[in-house]
Amino acid sequence: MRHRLVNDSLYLPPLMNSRLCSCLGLLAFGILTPGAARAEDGYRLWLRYDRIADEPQRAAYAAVLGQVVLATPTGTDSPTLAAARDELMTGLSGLLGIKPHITLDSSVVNAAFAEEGYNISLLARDNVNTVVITANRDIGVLYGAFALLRYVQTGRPINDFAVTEAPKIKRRLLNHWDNLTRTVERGYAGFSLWDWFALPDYRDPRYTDYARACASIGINGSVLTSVNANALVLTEPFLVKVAALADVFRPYGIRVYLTARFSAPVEIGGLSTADPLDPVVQAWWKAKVDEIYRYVPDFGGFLVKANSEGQPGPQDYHRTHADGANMLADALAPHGGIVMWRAFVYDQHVPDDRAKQAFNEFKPLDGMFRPNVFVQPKNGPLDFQPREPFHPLFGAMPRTPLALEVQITQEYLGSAVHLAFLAPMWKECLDSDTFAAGAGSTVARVIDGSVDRHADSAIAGVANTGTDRNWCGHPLAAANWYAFGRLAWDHSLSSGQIADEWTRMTFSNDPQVVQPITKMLLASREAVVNYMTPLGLHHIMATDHHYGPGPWVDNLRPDWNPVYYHRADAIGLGFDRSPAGSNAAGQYAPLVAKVYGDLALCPESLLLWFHHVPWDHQLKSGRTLWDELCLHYQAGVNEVRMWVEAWAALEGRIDQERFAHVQTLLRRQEREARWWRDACLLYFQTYSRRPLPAGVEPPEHTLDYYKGIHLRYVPGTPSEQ
Ligand code: BDP
Repeated sequence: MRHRLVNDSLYLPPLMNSRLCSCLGLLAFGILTPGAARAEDGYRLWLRYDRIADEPQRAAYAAVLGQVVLATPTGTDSPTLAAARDELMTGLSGLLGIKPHITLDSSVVNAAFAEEGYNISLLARDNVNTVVITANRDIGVLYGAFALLRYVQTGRPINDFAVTEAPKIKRRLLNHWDNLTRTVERGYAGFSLWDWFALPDYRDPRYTDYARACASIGINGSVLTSVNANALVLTEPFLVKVAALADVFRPYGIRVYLTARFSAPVEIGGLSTADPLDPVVQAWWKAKVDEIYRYVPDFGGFLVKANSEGQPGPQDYHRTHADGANMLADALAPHGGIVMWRAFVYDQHVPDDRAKQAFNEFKPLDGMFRPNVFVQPKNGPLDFQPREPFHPLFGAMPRTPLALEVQITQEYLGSAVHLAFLAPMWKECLDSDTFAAGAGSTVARVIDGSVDRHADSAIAGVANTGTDRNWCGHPLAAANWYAFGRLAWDHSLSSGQIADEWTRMTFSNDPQVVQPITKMLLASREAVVNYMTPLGLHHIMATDHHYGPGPWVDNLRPDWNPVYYHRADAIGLGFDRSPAGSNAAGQYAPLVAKVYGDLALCPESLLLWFHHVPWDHQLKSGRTLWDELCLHYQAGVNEVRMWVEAWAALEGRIDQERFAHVQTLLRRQEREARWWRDACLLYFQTYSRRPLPAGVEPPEHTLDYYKGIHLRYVPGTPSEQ
């Protein structure tokens, strides 16, 4: 129920309607907050609480936010409510220059909310404007507190505060690919945040800031260790350290999970086998899990990479993935823990198309997993490419809850050097219709459990965090951490809304800043696709580090070679996955299979993923494949060039430190976009034997020059760690 405020005129007008207001605000910027344009190192992420420069706006907020009530059914205090109070105190005093009066109450709780949901409303209590954050659990109050701050930070009109929200997906996890040595696989922002040697004694305050950042976007789980797991994390000396991290994270609603190395019973348990059907092995895991829960009573469970890329697994003992997952699930079930069993499996000795193998392996196992097992496919059937179709397992395993795994860290999208805002990529997957249970069975609805009525649901993002002062390396890469959390909470949010929020919170509400940055963010993923892998090309990156082009590479195991994926020849380009080829298209529901499998119907963005297309084949534009390919590469370069110019116009409008850092990176991105374009086109031209069309710049160097580039010590490369 909405209550009238004491003075309804205190509702702020929509700020977007008031250009004048914004301009005045801008003028006031330098006067009111002389420090606003001072250097910033990005440490505060989107949780910057600098004083609102627009004085009328600040005053209007201050008039209604002086009194805050945090309401849960019991009204009892807790570390989580203390965290909410602290955040509101810091946030509102920073933004508004007031010291809000914050109280706990149970008398105003009058509605049943979902587990982690909240309601924020404004009412007049004893004639005083009061904002009430109500929730069933204290964590809902904390989420509500962050939401309230977000509304103020982004200048949202105050009548928007009457909101009720609840997450659509229950488990919203970061997967850290962090090693116990503190190197991070595919990590581009320094070392692991977890200082294992200093733990458990020293609890770096940064752990709390990590937890705050996660909670502010609704992330409620953290897998601390890499999928290429080290069994030592399951030993007592490390469990003590894990427990210390769990203690820091707990008030912020974040549960800790670990990766379980399947061969741990042999490696750290002294057994001679890890066979999941062996009762001694089962007993070992049960005892190990009991031990973990003694250290971490709310431990979330295990993430497992098994029989994939050399990792041990149940197939080593001629058992199935279900046998392996169920054994761990049985050990975890009494404690309420879960298993996230990755579907990223493929084998060079299996003759079938790599893109088909996970489906072939897991689909027959549907219905054979314990209720506390999730099968976790990546968004696409291959491996975090700049563009892939959605994974065919989504919709194909109705009896198994599926967790979606996306990669926040940019392994195949220019690491922390290139700007690539990934919300549009994840939305593309989430919004894809699997047609599994009729139209509208989107991937989002498969994973939130609504298509197949699963009570539990999960989404995971491979983190891009590290010890760099700004957390994610590229000053704009934190947008991806933010976007992942926001989409995990509500997959119906648009990329535009997320980009807008993040930009306002991270930089400024000045439209002259918001507009160019959001424009750049929203165009960036497609630009990267264009200069790296347009029209459905994939996996043509250089060996190991995957940074830079390597379409010519043919000396690795067959299913790692770029030539395996692009199949360029004198006739054309692309992998034939139609019914005439590997028929990977046939793994989708019939309607989808028909579209993907038919050259005439297949979306051009995925053309070369599903078809081997003749160089002279005419595309929708009327141009040939070859000409279109060249123009896509050029379009990618052109786009990045525009950002370099757009960014230059921001000088003086944002702090010099982040301005200069991004400027340097964008210039490098433009140079490397040209590198990608020239290397790929020169190489493909050896097959197409056609000239570059008008509008495409001639390459700067020869193909041999590009082939001769060998980068060393690219961060995050497993073979060099
Ligand atoms: C690939 C990475 C590799 C990971 C693997 C995985 O190159 O470092 O171990 O995925 O997801 O993308 O297991």
